[in-house]
Amino acid sequence: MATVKTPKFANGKVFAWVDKWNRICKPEKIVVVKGTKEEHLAICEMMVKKGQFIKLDPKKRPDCYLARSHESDVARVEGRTFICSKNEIDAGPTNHWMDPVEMKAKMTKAYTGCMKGRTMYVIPFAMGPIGNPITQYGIELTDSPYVVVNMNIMTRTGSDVLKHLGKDGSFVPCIHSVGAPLKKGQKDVAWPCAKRIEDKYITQFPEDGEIWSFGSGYGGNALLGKKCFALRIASKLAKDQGWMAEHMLILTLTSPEKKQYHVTAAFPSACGKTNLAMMLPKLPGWKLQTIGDDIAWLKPGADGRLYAINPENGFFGVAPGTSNDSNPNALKSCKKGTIFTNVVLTPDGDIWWEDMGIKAPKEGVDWKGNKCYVCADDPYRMGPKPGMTKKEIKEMGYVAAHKNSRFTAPAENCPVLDKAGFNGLYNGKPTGVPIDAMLFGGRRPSTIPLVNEAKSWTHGVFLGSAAGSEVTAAVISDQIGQVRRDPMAMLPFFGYNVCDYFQHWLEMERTSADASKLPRIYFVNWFRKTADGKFMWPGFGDNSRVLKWICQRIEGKVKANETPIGNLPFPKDIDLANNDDPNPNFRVDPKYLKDLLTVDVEGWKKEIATVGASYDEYDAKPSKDSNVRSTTAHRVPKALRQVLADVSAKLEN
Ligand code: GTP
Ligand code: SPV
Ligand code: MN
Repeated sequence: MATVKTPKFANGKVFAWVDKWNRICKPEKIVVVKGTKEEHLAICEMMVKKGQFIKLDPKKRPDCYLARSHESDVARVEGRTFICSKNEIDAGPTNHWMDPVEMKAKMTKAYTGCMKGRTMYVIPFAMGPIGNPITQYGIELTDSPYVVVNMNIMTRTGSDVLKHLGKDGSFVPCIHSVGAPLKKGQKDVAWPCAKRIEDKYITQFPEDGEIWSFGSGYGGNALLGKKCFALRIASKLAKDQGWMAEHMLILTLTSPEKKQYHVTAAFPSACGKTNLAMMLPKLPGWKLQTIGDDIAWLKPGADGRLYAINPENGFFGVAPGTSNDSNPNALKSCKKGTIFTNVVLTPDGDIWWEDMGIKAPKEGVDWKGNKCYVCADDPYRMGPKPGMTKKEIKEMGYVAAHKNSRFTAPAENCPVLDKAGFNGLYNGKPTGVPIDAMLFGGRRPSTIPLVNEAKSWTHGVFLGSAAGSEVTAAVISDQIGQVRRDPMAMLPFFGYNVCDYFQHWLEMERTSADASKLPRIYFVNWFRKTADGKFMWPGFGDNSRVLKWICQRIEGKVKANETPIGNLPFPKDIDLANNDDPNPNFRVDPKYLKDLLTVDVEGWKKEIATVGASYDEYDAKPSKDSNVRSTTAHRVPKALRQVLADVSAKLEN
């Protein structure tokens, strides 16, 4: 079969690369994405015609669509994610590795003819505001129109990017295929993908700065600007160039005295970044604005401070649990121009999910495309058959919206967007915003206090390296709910050896122009539970109480309880103003404050042992699947081992 003609590009590198993949993938047609609204909506309408999108009611949800994915394709696939560095040890103990030459040969075979009967879209995109000195550029080739319209929301796409690249600008080449070629006359399915998990590949070549993805059309597997580029490839670039690419939200907080603070927070997937990033503070007089909800790129400034931009352009947010009570700003962000994936369709052309705080419709269509019905004894639940009870539905493990169902919403819809910060500006200059505090966290039902302040940068790096969290539905895994170590919330996203990553964090202090100006580091936990499984802390808007304490610490206005694990607030210093929500779930119960702010010594001894075991696991191990230990470097830095030993000794006293 003859290949179609490769379109012309002013940039020779772009042309050569598109031409190469045109010959391998053999698409029926090639479309270069311009990035206009008309083009975006035309692709959505084309997908409606093909049965791949459902158009939602244009009055209730203008320009909004619903997609349902294949059952094999509902989240990231960590088991099929590879870091293909030349040397295995450069991938490190947290990553699957394969020799890059071997992987390229294997995947090229899979890509051969993989776009037959399909259109290849060329998506030029920017990670960050076009022209900002921190911004990087990429081009994604994909045979998935779903990916095109999601990339249009999540990144800045289109002709402006090509223009910016000019005749010889560089870009990160990202090749993506759903891996489902069509024979002549074969009808397409609603969600094409490679159905067997073992046929999916999410591959990064950090040394070449290339991304090759095959077989999945979902989220971070397929929207290659996000985890593959902005974290895995960028983290390696950042290490080589002295900056940081982190799984962090960025927010702007303004105190009643009108002082501004910029805060980042790294929590693992589905552990509360989007929620904190657009939270409505309960504390009177405090204002919070969003810059980003998932990824931060941070560069050291000449003044020693770290300056951050959000490389993304939209939110790929977890739907279930997003309600007017928990995150009204996220719901408002989804009002128009949003793509919903794997949520419930209501009879009036709207969407619904569990814990949306809205009564379920009498009947609807669940994420698998089957009918679902309001629960007999709980108007906020749905079941697969009419008249089922809450207990029956729970026992079946049934949910009508998939636990990792998501909304893809434009950031510009967010009512509390910090527009300047989002555009990479601070005091009118394109530097990004200076960060005052960095938070780490995770879902920890026990042991970890509500908030813990690091005593130094190194101690903060230790706290980040020691992070752990219950595994959530954001990844396809048989360990959901179990606590796993997730250093800096980056476990699935390191583009290189985790030991070198720890060292890089330490280097940020050593190489800083003024280390005293680095952000303070805190470890938070909104997820402590009582013995009978109730949250001890209301979370969400009440988290502003913790942010206030952090600001007061930065200002030196409040003393802390200096403990072996770090500096904790005295319970009296957590401001409980406005603690009168009619719903007790959204009220701080002062009786838990002491527990939340006391060191559980026995729990911490176990914690320290587990962290030590994770360090031992990381030491000199070439990759996740190898069992031989290398004799070369790539060990957990001595400075972190030292903190571990110090904390351990203090706990014994
Ligand atoms: P990714 O997009 O996967 O990186 O996730 P994320 O870190 O942005 O998580 P998100 O904010 O979407 O929250 C995921 C889930 O955690 C939702 O169901 C939220 O309702 C819940 N959640 C968020 N913040 C809190 C909190 O402070 N307390 C409690 N109890 N739950 C929370
Ligand atoms: C995450 O899992 O951390 C996400 C969703 O933000 S995804 O884009 O699929 O990685
Ligand atoms: Mn994330």
